Amino acid sequence: MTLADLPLLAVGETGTHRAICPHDCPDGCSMLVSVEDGRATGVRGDPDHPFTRGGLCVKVNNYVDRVYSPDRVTTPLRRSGPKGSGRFEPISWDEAIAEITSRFRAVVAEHGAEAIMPVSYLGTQGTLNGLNVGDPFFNKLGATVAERTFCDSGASTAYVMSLGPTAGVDPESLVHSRYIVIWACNMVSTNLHLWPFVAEAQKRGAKVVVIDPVKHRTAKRADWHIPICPGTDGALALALIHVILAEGLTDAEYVAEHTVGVEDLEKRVRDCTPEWAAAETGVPAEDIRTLAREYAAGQPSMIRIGVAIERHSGGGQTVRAISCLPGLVGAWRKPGGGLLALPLWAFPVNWDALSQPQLRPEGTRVVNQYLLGKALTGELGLDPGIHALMVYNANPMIVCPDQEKMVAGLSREDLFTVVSEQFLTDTAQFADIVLPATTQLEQLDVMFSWGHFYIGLNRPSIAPVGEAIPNTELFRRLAAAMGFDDECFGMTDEELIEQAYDWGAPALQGITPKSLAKTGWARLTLPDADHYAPHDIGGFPTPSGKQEFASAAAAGGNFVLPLFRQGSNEAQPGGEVDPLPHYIPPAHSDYPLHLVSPKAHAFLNSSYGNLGAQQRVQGEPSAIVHPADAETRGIVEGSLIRVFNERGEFLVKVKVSDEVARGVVLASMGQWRSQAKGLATVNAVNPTEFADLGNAPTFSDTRVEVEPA
Ligand SMILES: Nc1nc2c(c(=O)[nH]1)N[C@H]1C(S)=C(S)[C@@H](COP(=O)(O)OP(=O)(O)OC[C@H]3O[C@@H](n4cnc5c(=O)[nH]c(N)nc54)[C@H](O)[C@@H]3O)O[C@H]1N2
Ligand SMILES: Nc1nc2c(c(=O)[nH]1)N[C@H]1C(S)=C(S)[C@@H](COP(=O)(O)OP(=O)(O)OC[C@H]3O[C@@H](n4cnc5c(=O)[nH]c(N)nc54)[C@H](O)[C@@H]3O)O[C@H]1N2
Ligand code: SF4
Ligand SMILES: [Mo]
Repeated sequence: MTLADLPLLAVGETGTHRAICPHDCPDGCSMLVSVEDGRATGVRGDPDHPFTRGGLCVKVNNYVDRVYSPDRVTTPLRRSGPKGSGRFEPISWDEAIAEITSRFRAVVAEHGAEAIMPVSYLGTQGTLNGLNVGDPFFNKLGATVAERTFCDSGASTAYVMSLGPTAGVDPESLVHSRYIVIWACNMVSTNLHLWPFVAEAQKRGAKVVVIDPVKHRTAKRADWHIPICPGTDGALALALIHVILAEGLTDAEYVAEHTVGVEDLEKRVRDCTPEWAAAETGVPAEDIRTLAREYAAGQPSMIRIGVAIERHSGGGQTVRAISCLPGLVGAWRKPGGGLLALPLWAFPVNWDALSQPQLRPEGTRVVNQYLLGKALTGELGLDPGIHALMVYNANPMIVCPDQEKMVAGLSREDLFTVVSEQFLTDTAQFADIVLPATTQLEQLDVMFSWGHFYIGLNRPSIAPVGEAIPNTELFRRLAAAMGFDDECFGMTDEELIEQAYDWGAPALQGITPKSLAKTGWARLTLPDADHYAPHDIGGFPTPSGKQEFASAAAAGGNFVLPLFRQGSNEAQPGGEVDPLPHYIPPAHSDYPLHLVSPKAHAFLNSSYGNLGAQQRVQGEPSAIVHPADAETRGIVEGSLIRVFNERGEFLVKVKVSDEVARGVVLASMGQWRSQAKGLATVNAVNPTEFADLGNAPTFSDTRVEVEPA
C-alpha cells in the first residue's frame, strides 16, 4: 500500500488540503490548507476534529506567512564571513553534501566519530521528521549520543516509576471532572484546546484550581489561584498526602486493592504537616488543608501537571508525590478523574524502528544537550572534544542554558557546524553550512499527540519552497554520501510510515496509513471519553500491576527513557533513588529572587520569535517584577532592567505587577538573542544542573537579582 496512488488532491492542486500542525504542542491541531495554483493561501482549524474544534492559535493562524516569509532559508548556504557574522553565500546541494561528508570523514579520521555530535529536538514533532529522524544516521556513524531531556523527561521518569507507561486519562474526559487542579501549566497559552473542556466542567459546577507562582491567563479564569514559591511544590504535595491520610479522606478500598506501599507512605509524610509545607511554599496551612479536603471530596478529581513542575532540584520527586494523590482518593474510578500528564503512551509508536539503536557501536558515549555550552568550551573534559556539530529541529542558542558559553563554543574556528533550518536563527548564524528545511505544508508525516488521542496524517499540500527538503530526505542524502547501506537508509517516507507504528496494535484497529490519507485523522480505538476510565479497577503497567506509592522501578535507580537518547538503554544516569516520594528543596543561592522562564504566549519555544505578527502580540521582551520588589530596588514601570546572577545577565523592559508572587521574576523564553538588547536572553542566567530524575533541566530553580539598567 502506498499513499502516493490515492485519489486525493495532488501536491499543489487547487482546493482544500488536510494537514496537522507540526509544533511541539499538546494540541496537535488538525488544519485545513487552502491552495490556489500551487500556492497555499491560508490555514484554518478543522471544525470536525473533536479537539481542534475549528480553531488554531495566535502562533499558527498565519502559518502561510511563515511558509512564504522572505526570511526563509531556501538554498544551502556556506559561511562567507567570520563565525556568527550571519554572512553566507548560496551553494548547491551537491556541494553542501560533499563538504559535510568530507568534513565529517576528516573529523572521524583525526579524532574518532565521537567528536561529532548531533543536536536536535522538536522543531517538528512528526513521527518521521521529528525527535528521532537523525538517530539512525548518527547511531551508524558512532557519533556522540545526544541526550535530549529538554522537556518532560524528568516528569516521565517519575510518572513511569509511579504508574508505569500508561496513557492515563483521556483529556476530553475533563468535562466530567468535579475538581480540576492545574498545576504549573498556563493552559490558555500552552494547551489552548484543552481549556474548553475545563470551561465546560466549570460550567457544570466543577471547581478549577491553579497552582502557580504567576497569575497568568489561566489563573485568572480559575476559581482559586494558589501562588506558590517556585521549586517547592513537592512540599505542598507531601502535605496534601499528609492531610488526606491523617483525616481519613482516602478511598480505602481503592488504596487496599490497587495500590502498593501506603503504610510506608504514611510513615514518610508523618512530619509533612501543612504548617511545615506552609513555611516552604508560602501557601497558608489552612489553604493546604482546604485544598486536600476539597480535592478528596470532589470526585472525580483531576490533576493536570504542566511541564514546568519537573524543573527544579526535586522535580522528579515532586511528580512522584503528586502522582500519589489520585490513587489515595480513588480518583481513577470514573472518567474525569486521575492524573493528566502525557497521553503520548497511547500511541503504538515503534521507537526502535525510528532510532535503530542496534546500529550504534557498544559503549558510545552520551552527552546531554543541556551541557552543550560546556561541552563546546572544553569544560566537560571530553576526550575527544566536539569538533563537528549537526543541528536540526532545534535552536540551542536560545533553548539551552549557559548562553554565553554557547556563543563562545559556536564561535570556535575549529568547530564545523551544520544547521538544517527554515530560518537563520541565532544558532544558524554561527553555522558553517546552513541547509534549507521544508515546513509542514511541504512534507509527509504521521502525527501523534501528547495532548489527545487522535493520530493524524500530514500530506504535503504544496511543493517545497526553493530547494528545501524534509529532514528524512536530508538524512537519506547524507547516508548515501557516507556509503551507509543498511535497509533503513534507503526507505522512502511511505516505507518509513509503515514501520513507524505497530499498525496491527489494538489502539489502531481499522486505522491504516491509507485510511488516514482519506480522513486526515482518527481517534485511537479506545473507548470514548465519556466511558474511558483506564484504571477504574487498577491495571497499571507497573511491576505489581498496581499504582506504586513505593516504586519498584525507582528502587532500580534513576533512568532516562530511551526515546530521549537515540534509543540507548546503556549508561543510564547514576544515582540511587528512594522508592518513596520525598522533598528536595530548591538549590541554595545567594541571589534573592526566583526566576521562572515559561513559554511565551505568541511564540512556540523560539519559533516565531522573528516574525512580525507574533512579535506584535507578544509585545516587547519584558520581565515581570512584583511591586514590592521593584520599589526596594528603585525600579519603575517600563524602564530597562538588568537581570543577573553568577552565570550571566540580560536586559529587558520591566513590567511591575502583582501578577507574580513577591520574590518571583518572570521572563518568558523564546525571544531571539540577535534582537535582544544586550545580545542575551533568559537562558544566559539559567543553570545546567539536572533535576533529581530523568536529567530534567532546572529552569524553575534559578535565582537572580534585578537592578535598573
Ligand atoms: N504559546 C505557547 N505554547 C506552547 C509552547 C510555547 O512555547 N508557547 N511550548 C510548548 C511546549 S514545548 C511545552 S513543553 C508546553 C509547556 O507548557 P506548560 O506546561 O504550560 O509549561 P511552561 O509554560 O513552561 O510553564 C507553565 C507554568 O509553570 C509555572 N511554574 C514555573 N515554575 C514553577 C514551579 O516551580 N511550581 C509551579 N507550581 N509552577 C511553576 C510558570 O509560572 C508557568 O505559568 O507548552 C507547549 N505550548
Ligand atoms: N528558559 C527556558 N528554556 C527552555 C524552556 C523553558 O520553558 N524555559 N523549555 C524547554 C522545552 S519544554 C523545550 S520543548 C525546548 C524547545 O527547544 P527546540 O525544540 O529547540 O525549540 P525551538 O526554539 O522552537 O527550535 C526548533 C527549531 O526547529 C526549526 N524547525 C522547525 N521545523 C523543522 C523541520 O522540519 N526541519 C528542521 N531541520 N528544522 C525545523 C524551527 O525553525 C526552530 O528554529 O526548549 C527548552 N528550553
Ligand atoms: S501550536 Fe498548538 S494550538 Fe497552535 S495550531 Fe499548533 S497544535 Fe494547535
Ligand atoms: Mo517542551
